Amino acid sequence: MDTERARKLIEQVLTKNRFEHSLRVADTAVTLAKRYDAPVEKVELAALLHDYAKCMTQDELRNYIEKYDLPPTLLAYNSELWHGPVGAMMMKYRYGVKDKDVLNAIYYHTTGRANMSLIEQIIFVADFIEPGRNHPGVEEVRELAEMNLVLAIQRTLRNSIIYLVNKNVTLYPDTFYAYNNFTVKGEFD
Ligand code: DGI
Ligand code: FE
Ligand code: FE
Repeated sequence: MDTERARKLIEQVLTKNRFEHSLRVADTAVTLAKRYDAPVEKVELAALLHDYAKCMTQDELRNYIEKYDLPPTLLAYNSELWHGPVGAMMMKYRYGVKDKDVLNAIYYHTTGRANMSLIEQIIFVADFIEPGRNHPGVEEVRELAEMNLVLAIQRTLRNSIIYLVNKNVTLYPDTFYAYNNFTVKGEFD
């Protein structure tokens, strides 16, 4: 899988808005990759593919969770959390993507997790700050992302947790682990 093929692939399965979001995430992620010395090609590929499964129906996603032996506990949480893990499995088993960082970046892009690799971190933040986003706190995270990736991730997680708690929805445990991990990391910066 190369970036050219990835672009064509997502154009086929995503809505126009979601396709354009993915292109903006890719641009944002490439800028961050250059800033933080990450492998640009891998980052661009992960960014293009991160929402590959976003436009599947809940039934389709549920079937893939079973087919690919993904954690059944996912099904007990909001269906918004399913497209990352399913997208990663599709890339691994149907499209032959082998790179662990690329697969993990797709898998964990919605929830984050403790000890994210540099590529995972870049995709996680780029998804939150791409220029089409205008949620509360995004401007601060855009500025932080230019200077300190760990702090940018901590703020992204903090903002997301506050937003979700205010909506009275459940929070996936990986998000808490990520928050604790990046909050401790940030204390030493
Ligand atoms: O796919 P995107 O819209 O680009 O962004 P995303 O994959 O980061 O997030 C999709 C949605 O998932 C977003 O509206 C917030 C929601 N979400 C993220 N973490 C949690 C969550 N929803 C619940 N209920 N619980 C979570 O832990
Ligand atoms: Fe997503
Ligand atoms: Fe996204």
